[in-house]
Amino acid sequence: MNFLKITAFSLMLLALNSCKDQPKDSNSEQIETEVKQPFTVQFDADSAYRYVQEQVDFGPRVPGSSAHGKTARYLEQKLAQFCDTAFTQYGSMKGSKGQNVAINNIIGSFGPKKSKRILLCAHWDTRPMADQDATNPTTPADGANDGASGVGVLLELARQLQVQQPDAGVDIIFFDAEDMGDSKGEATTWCLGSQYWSKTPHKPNYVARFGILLDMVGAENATFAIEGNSWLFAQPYVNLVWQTANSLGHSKHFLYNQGGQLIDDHLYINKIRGIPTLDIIHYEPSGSGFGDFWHTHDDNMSGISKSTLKAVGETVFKVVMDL
Ligand code: AHN
Ligand code: ZN
Repeated sequence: MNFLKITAFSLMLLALNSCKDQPKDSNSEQIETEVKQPFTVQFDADSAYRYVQEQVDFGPRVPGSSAHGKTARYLEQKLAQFCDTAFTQYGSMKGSKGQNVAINNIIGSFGPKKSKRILLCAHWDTRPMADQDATNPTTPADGANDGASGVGVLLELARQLQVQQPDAGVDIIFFDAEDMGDSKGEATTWCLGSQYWSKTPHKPNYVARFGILLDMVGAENATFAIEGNSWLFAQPYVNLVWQTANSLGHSKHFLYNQGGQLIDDHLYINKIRGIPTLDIIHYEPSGSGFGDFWHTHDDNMSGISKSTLKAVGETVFKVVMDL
């Protein structure tokens, strides 16, 4: 698959050429073409795994905790190192009990001025309590999968994009306070950081062609079914991502099955910002709908598989590079 395209540069030359009284330069009459080579992905799963481990090593990243603060500085430093621009968006939201929750959305961009853009995101906070755990439901889990896995994949992707220089502009957003929701309460008690950003994006009138959210992308043999709100709001991009995954041999993870319709960060990006955004999220038809690890103390490093991180990382990497 070769994509021929006329570069903006050659269009500019043509425009200049058509002006009267312009000195003739035979070179400038040639139309420059740029051939986009098929992109061969090489995603380093060991590196992604290390980024997951480093987050977990800070302790549960519960909003307000010292581990949360230290992790925010770590993520800022990583994005500043890899991306063209990086900064933290500070905000405040009301939590499920009416409390103020400080928001740290951490954002890194490649090609910040480019108009063709893709948004990649994951939540970085840890749920304050592992409330699905049978024996200890009040303390937080490590959140290796729920939180750290998506961030780990995107950090490794950022490290690679610095070298690969994608054609498209890329914004990576690590959303805060996704997981403080009340399962018996309002939908809006979840996804506080993404609600804040969707109402107040880091750039006024921010747009991207589409967005990809990663949530719980590290379990052994993880299965990603097609999540309902992704299909509703971002169907063409679900097809693109699933086809890309399958072309790379990852069909055991990316299933063409219907998943649940979920409240997750992408919902607010779709509804409030109007950017079609899909969720690659671990789904199992039995039990909670997520894996057995979900919101239990089994969500630790022993459940993280390099091969799953690689399948997801390669897929997103290729989607970005082909854009
Ligand atoms: C609900 O359970 C309402 N949404 C799932 C979003 C989530 C929680 N992802 C990770 N933790
Ligand atoms: Zn969670």
